[in-house]
Amino acid sequence: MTKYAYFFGCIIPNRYPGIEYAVRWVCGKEGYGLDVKDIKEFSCCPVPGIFYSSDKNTWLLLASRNLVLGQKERREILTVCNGCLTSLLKATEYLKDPKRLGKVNRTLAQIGKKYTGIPRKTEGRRRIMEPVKVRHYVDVMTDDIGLEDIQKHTTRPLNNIRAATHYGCHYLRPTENQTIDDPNDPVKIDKIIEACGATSVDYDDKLDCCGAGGGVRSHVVELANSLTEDKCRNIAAAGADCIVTGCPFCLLQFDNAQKAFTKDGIPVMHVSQLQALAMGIDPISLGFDTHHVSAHSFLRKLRGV
Ligand code: 9S8
Ligand code: 9S8
Ligand code: COM
Repeated sequence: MTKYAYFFGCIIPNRYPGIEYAVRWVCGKEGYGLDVKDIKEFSCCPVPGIFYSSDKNTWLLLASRNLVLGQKERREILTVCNGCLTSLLKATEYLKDPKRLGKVNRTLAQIGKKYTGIPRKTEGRRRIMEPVKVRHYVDVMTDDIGLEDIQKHTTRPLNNIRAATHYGCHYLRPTENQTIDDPNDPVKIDKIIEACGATSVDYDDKLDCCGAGGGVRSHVVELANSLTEDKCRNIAAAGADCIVTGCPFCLLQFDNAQKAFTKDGIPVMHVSQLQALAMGIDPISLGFDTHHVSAHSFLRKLRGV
């Protein structure tokens, strides 16, 4: 059985603890019983839009330190955020270059660490090293657990719920060489939504950015919010009860930005929260009261009142 290490990043533990609870619940004994371990020393991935774009050496060094921690445990790193996926996956590609690897390892040596990758198989006397595997929660759900099992675990089908999927840029194009879904026609989150019994609604410009990524939210918040407003208009036109994403940063943007242009807003949740609901969790555990946009209308509809 595959062994994983939770990588929650910064936004989930600090801003949306309900997502952390949902992920632990779905992956844990109430759900799929995966072998997942916490690695306390993990730091910020670091966030690609800021570090990768402005200081590649620092970005690669910090990402490599995280990869070494996964390497030591011989575990796949289970990210729950698009940005964390991109950052760590891209770092494994950069480390294939011996020059960059050498430079990183000279600095890591100062804290007694070395990135080598994980030995997978042997060819004669030669050990073949493979990069540390970096996964996205959504990909683990569809490809390791499988939609059939997700359907089997759906004890409380969300039959009357219409959900709008937001994939997010770093889900669609994590690196130049690797993707986890079809970047032009992604399906995995929609399929999870359907396996939970809900309807995934289509809407215009579904694959557009939420507006926040790449430092836009921190630098030109009005621009970020206007992009979010465009998306929300299309999502509302499709008659969705909620927005579902696999990225806590996109979630933060949808949840926060809606205050700027609407009174009520469309509730937004992480795909793990939707799954937990379909698996019968008490919604009170999901921390919706910490979200800016109230989930009341959604939860009332779910209860059929
Ligand atoms: S860690 Fe620090 S800021 Fe963040 S959540 Fe996702 S990207 Fe990685
Ligand atoms: S935040 Fe998450 S993945 Fe990104 S860059 Fe464009 S979309 Fe929202
Ligand atoms: C988005 C991360 S998930 S970043 O802002 O592009 O780094």
